[in-house]
Amino acid sequence: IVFTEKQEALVKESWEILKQDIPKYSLHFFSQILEIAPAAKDMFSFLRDTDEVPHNNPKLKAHAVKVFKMTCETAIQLREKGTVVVADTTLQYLGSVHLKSGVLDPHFEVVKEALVRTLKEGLGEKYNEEVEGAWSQAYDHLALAIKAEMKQED
Ligand code: HEM
Ligand code: ISQ
Repeated sequence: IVFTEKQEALVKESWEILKQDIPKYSLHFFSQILEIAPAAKDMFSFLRDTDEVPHNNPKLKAHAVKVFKMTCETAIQLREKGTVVVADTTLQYLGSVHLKSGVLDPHFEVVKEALVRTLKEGLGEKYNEEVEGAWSQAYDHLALAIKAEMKQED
């Protein structure tokens, strides 16, 4: 499967739009995860002592932004090299964080769906299946790399 220049551009352009309102979209992203999989709440340390999703939580925002940025980087790498080369140490670190948090393979589909819903919300009429396809493809590659790290560790 090839990742085209057009797909890379779509991913970059849509991130440029979403990043104009980080507080809004990081919250939306996270809320979607919990709407799809309410039980996931207990895995997140920044939620353990609260009943609702905290607005303007710095950790939540920072992590949500990283998911978007890393998916963008993956898109760029896929276009340039045809493979995922997010720094090895980053992947190892994320592998161990997710393993320790109790994340399982099916959760990755939940986060993908939440990401897609957030794009839909943020892009409005600029959203289409091509955009969704480009993000999904990049996300799947990144998720596969993290899952592989999680399996190496246990
Ligand atoms: C933490 C990215 C998938 C749950 C994090 C962090 C990043 C990240 C950057 C912060 C690490 C740190 O600095 O401490 C990603 C990416 C994913 C992904 C890029 C997919 C491509 C998932 C999935 C779940 C999940 C599928 C399960 C619903 C968590 C949890 C933490 C975490 C529970 C720890 C948060 C905390 O307690 O501080 N993730 N993640 N992640 N992620 Fe993910
Ligand atoms: C961590 N991992 C995946 C998705 C996330 C979304 C919001 C906050 C933290 C996250």
